[in-house]
Amino acid sequence: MIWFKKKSKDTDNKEEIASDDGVISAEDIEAVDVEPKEVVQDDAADVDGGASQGWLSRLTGGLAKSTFKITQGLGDFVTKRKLDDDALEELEDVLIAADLGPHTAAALIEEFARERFGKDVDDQEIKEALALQVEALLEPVAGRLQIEALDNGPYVVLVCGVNGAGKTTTIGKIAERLMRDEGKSVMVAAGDTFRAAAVEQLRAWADRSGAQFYGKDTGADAAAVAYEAYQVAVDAGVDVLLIDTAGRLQNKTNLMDELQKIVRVLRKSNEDLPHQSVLVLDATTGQNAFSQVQTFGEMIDIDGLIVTKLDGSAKGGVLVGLAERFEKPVYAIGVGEKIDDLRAFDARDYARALMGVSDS
Ligand SMILES: Nc1nc2c(ncn2[C@@H]2O[C@H](COP(=O)(O)OP(=O)(O)O)[C@@H](O)[C@H]2O)c(=O)[nH]1
Ligand SMILES: [Mg+2]
Repeated sequence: MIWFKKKSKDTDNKEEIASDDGVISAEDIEAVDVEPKEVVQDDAADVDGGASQGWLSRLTGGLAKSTFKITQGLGDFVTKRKLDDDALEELEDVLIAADLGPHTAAALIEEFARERFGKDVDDQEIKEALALQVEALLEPVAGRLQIEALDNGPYVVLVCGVNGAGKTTTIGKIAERLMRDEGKSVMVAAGDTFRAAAVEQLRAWADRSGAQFYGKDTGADAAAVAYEAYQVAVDAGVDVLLIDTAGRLQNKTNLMDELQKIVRVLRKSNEDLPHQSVLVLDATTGQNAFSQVQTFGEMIDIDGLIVTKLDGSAKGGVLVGLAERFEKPVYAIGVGEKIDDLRAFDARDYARALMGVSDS
């Protein structure tokens, strides 16, 4: 599967955040927290399934704030220092501050101590060793949203998550990728019937990506929209149906009822539906993402995660904690607002970018 793996003409964010003297200071890092960058839209001819330097520098730039917390925290280890209990405690604090979560931080430190306790270590060694450990942790969850070709109807993906997580945007990005890179026909269904403008927002993404659209007015029954969209998609011979949903977590009972009803009603047509339920999480919510996985997991079976807003988030470590705690596959990551800003999740690239280890 080739989507997300493509050359990008993005500018190198690393350079954009470096100050004149080449040293990245806290002020520079704060300055990164601006509107997402305009990116040059590539055309299909650039898809090569291989080189990913552009996106990697974008990820590195995006994770710069998270990385900075770690590299700054390792300041005391710039000169070699004996790895004793005090040093381990400091390291653990650094990882917690970088949003890996206390449990994951403790597990990583324990493993690190097993190898190096009593030895002299410096910051570079620590970063490289931890990057390897983080990579090993992330590797099992580095998944892909695999769309199967079915002969009895579309492959159905239900997309859920709290308001503002990036569901609608992500659906637009997925639709575009599936059509452009895999030649699939896609329909999107406006199951967020709660928020005014939500239906129009999805329609706009459908127009942008060229996907077919099914929706009703605000206030319509979301389960009915999903049910009817499936029927229309079957009749139209569409390959993939992506269903958007509402995310009003302030009313958990209603949301749970609504999501469960969507699933129940879809299964009247075909008991395998939905083929995938994807939870979209906003990385900038940090540790709150844990309770979102928990809460949505209590409502419906979540098959995989998509983590958005990793461009410029200071909370990139949260993905490591999620991997350790829930072991759910991460199907993709969002690194911007544009149609092209959804990427495959690569464990090694992510771990090294987060820990500030550069390839050279
Ligand atoms: N910077 C950035 N913004 C994103 C990303 N994904 C979504 N957004 C923005 O987040 C906001 C909410 O997205 P939306 O798709 O409407 O969320 P929904 O309520 O879950 O459907 C919008 O302004 C999007 O442009 C991302 O990966 N990076
Ligand atoms: Mg939405």
